[in-house]
Amino acid sequence: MRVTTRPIEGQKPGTSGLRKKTKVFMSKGYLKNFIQSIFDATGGAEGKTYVLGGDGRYFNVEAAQTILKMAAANGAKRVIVGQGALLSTPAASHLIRRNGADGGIILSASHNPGGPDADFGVKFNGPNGGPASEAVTEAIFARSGEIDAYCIADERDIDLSKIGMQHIGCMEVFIIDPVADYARLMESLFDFPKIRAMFAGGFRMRFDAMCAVTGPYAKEILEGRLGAAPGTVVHAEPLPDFGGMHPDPNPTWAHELMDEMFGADAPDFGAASDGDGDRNMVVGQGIYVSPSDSLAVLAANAHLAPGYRAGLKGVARSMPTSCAADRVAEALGIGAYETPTGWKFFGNLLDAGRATLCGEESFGTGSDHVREKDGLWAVLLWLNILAERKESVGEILKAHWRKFGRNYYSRHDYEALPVEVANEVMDGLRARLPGLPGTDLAGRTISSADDFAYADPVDGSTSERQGLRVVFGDGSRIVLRLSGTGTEGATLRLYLERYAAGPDGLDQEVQAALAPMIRAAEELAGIRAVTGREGPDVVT
Ligand code: VG1
Ligand code: CO
Repeated sequence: MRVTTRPIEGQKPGTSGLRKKTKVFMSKGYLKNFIQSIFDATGGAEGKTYVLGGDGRYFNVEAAQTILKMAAANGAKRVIVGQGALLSTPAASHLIRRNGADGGIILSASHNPGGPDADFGVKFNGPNGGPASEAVTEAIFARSGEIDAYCIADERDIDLSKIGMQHIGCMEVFIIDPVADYARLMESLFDFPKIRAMFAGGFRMRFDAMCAVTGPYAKEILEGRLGAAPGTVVHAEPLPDFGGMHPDPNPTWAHELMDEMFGADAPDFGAASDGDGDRNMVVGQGIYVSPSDSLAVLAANAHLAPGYRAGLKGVARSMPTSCAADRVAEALGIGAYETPTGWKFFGNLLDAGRATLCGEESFGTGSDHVREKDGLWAVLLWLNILAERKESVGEILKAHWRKFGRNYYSRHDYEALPVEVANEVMDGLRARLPGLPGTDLAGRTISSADDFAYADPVDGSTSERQGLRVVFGDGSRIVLRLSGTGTEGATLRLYLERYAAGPDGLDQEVQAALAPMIRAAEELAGIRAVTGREGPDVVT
């Protein structure tokens, strides 16, 4: 059935897919226009195979039913769907690759809260399993601005609870266990017997799934296959509103886990994941591992896991992520890459075999096993390393700093600002950039200052205005950019970094160690002065 429609404004995907208030997605034609724009902008759905699933948030199932009917009416051959329309983002990426699918649609607003009054999102991934490139994303947006009709089959809903094959017209709908293939992939990368032996020896862990999609994955892998004690995984059932939790695995939102890891009788290891399972936070007994440090430690130790025994080809990080991983890459004699924020920029490096590990300061780490960041993968790599080294998280982290020095790092978020105010801060600093190199601030000399532009070394595409950065002679950095995942006003992210070579000064409190950079950032950008805010809303 062909239904006439009119373009809807603002269907512009951000850092990771299109995110809007759930009610916006539920409004007439909104989802359908966007899905049809995806099909239209990627050469049509005729004869194609797609993977479909989401993080279980409110409207997940209804959206999946709509997309299935649209895929059928657009002539798709087959859609592989996670049972209950559930699939974590990394599991979806794996399924696209494993089945040679033409793409995938992931229903998630990731770490944004879910529910009728919260957020919903749609991501489109390409045949390599990764987020659509900027060019494809632009084409989808352009199409959404001229669309005049969408196609949808006038059929009954599919029974999404039933594993196996069903049909909508002649399109096959193949419902699969969302966990099985992913669990097998993890088993192929890590030394499960060794990790199992560690758990059998009394190693204790807490995994907080935050009522989001990783619950079933973590239960099956950690408690089922690795023998972690029952109850290791908490908040394990994916709920439409994430049980009121904000499934963003950072010390602020995963505070229950933090309290436990810093309390008496803390387990040996703690971890949390986000709405769609691609992020991870890692915590040791009484010690928090910053995501930038986690990437560096994983890069330095990955060879201890069977899947990475041959060594790494290179390490890539997003620009705002601390430079800790670069030091490891240098020591290993492998390539180090710096990309704009967002996983789509790692795709070419992974496909071309230039990078094996990638990471972002926003609790994202991953490797070339899929084309998305992968929360549980990072947790399992940590477990594999812990099982091999037989040291605590704290011991491993401190030894790492002694060897490589420590990149003190923090991100300060100023959320839900009026858009004009956030732009005023950005424009103010951008205007000052050319005059900064050579000047002194915070007892250091500024060595460079620019608006980060990226030239992809594989396909030569360029991406400009990816964040303002001020770099000091001693490697300290201040970075400022606007978030591209929010659904309300604008969020300013201020990233602060200071390098300490050691051996002294490796054990300072992070905010205290960064105090000179925090002051310098205020002098440069005047965030507090311009916004009138007294401080950041979230500090990670
Ligand atoms: C944020 C993070 C970025 C991450 C993106 C998607 O984007 O900073 O590093 O790739 O979220 O992650 P932004 O534009 O708000 O800073 V997820 O877990 O939402 O798919
Ligand atoms: Co996510």
